[in-house]
Amino acid sequence: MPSSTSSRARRALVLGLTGLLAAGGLATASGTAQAAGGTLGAAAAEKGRYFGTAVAANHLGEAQYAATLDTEFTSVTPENEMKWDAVEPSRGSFTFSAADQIFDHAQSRGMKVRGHTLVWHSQLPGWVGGLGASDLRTAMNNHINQVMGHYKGKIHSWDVVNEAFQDGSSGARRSSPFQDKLGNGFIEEAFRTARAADPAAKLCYNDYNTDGINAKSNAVYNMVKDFKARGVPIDCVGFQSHFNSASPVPSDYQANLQRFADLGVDVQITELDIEGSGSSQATSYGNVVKACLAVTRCTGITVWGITDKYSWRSSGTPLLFDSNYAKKPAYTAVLTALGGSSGGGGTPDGATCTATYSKQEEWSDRFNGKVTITAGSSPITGWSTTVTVTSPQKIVTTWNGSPTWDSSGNVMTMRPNGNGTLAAGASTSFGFTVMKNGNSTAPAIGACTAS
Ligand code: G2I
Repeated sequence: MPSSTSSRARRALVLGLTGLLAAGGLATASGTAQAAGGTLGAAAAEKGRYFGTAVAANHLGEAQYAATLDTEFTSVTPENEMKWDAVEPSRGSFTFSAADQIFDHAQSRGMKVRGHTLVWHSQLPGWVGGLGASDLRTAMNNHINQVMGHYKGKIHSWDVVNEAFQDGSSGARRSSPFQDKLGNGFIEEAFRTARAADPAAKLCYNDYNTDGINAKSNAVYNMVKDFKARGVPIDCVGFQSHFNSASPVPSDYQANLQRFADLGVDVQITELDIEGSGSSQATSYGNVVKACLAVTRCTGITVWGITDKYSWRSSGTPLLFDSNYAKKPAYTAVLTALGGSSGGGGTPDGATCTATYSKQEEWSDRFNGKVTITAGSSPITGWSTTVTVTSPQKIVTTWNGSPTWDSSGNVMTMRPNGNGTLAAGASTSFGFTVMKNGNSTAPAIGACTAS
C-alpha cells in the first residue's frame, strides 16, 4: 500500500488554512547543474517532459529489467495490473497487490505513475457485462472511486476512459456494456466521478488510431471540444501510437497533437511502439519524439514496454531495447531527438543531481520554499544541498528532509529523509518555512551533491 498524504501536502494545507495572504510560487533559482541527458529520462527531464514505460509486475524481479527501468525511465504505466479484471475481479472485491508492487517500485525511486485504465471494454470481468443499466452505473462509479481513492494524490495522470470510439469512418462510439446500457453520457459521467475521486490527478481520454487527423480522431476531438465548452473535467488526451508498416507514423502527427493541445488539454504519447528494426525504425521513433517536443503541451512519452522480449507484439521487435537489453538504433534516435547524448559509449556519467528552488505560499510574516532534487543520468542513492537564508530570516519548519545547521543558523544542509533513492532523471523535493523578520529575500540554494 502506498503511504498516506505527504507531510509536505499536510503542512501546506495547515498553513494554507491559517495563512493571511496566499500567493503562488513565483521566483525560481537554480542550483548547480551537472551533466545530464545521458539517459532517456534525464534527457526528457531537461526538456521538461517525462519519459516512461509500461511495466509488468512479474518482471520486476529480473535484475536487468529493473536496472534498465531505474536507469532510463522517469514514469511507469502498469501494463495490465490496474485494469478492471486485475483490481476488481468480482464485484466489490478489490485487490491491488500487483499494482502496488509497480506503484511502490516507482514511487520509491521518484518516478511518476500513469494510471491505466478505469473504464474500458476490454479486460473487463464477465460480471460487469451482466449488470443492468442502473447497477452498471453504480458499479462503474464505485470502481472509479475505489481505484482512484486507493492512489489518491499519487497518480500523475489517469486514463479514465480508454478506446471508446470505433475504428473506421463512422466516428461512432464502440459497442461496450457502458455504451450499450448507459449511452454516450457514460464518458462524461466517468470523468466527473474521476475528478471528484482524485482532484490532483490529470484526467485523460486514451485511444489508438487517433494519432493522425482522421474520422476517429475527429470524433474524439469533437468530444473533447464539447467537454471543454461545457466544463466537463478533462485534462489530457493520450495518443497510444502503436505503429508498424501498415500503420506508420502519420505525416500530420504533430499537427494532430497540436490541434488537441489548442483545445486546452495536455497531450501525452501513452503506448508508443513501432514495429521494425534498424534505421527505419530509428527514424520513425525520432520523428515521434520531435513531434512531441514541438508541441508545448505534449508533456511526456511512454513506450509500451522496456524490452522486445516482453512486448505484447514481441515478434515485431517494436521497442528501444532488444531481448538482451542492448540499446537499439531506435534508442539512440530517441535520445538524440531529446537532445541527450550517451557520451562514453552509453555509460552513464556517475551520480549527479541538480537542486532547483521555487517559492510556494507566502504570507505577510513568512513564506514556504520548495527545493526539487533531480537525479542526473545515473540512479542515485543519496543527495545533499544547502539552503542559505539572509539574517534575520529564520527557517522554522522543514519537511521531506533531514536538516543540519551551521553555527550561524543561516545555512541549512538538507539530506534525504527516506527519499534519497532516485532513478536517473527522477525527482523528489523537500520544503521549509522561512520567517521573514522583515526581509523577503529568496534563499540561496547550493550545489546538489549526489552519491
Ligand atoms: O493491446 C495493446 C494495448 C492497446 N491499448 C491498451 C493497452 O492496455 C493494451 O495493452 C495490452 C497489454 O500490453 C497486453 O499485455 O493489453 C493486452 C490485453 O488487451 C494485454 O494482453 C494480455 C493478454 O491478452 C492476456 O492473455 C494476459 O493474461 O496480457 C495479460 C497479462 O499478461
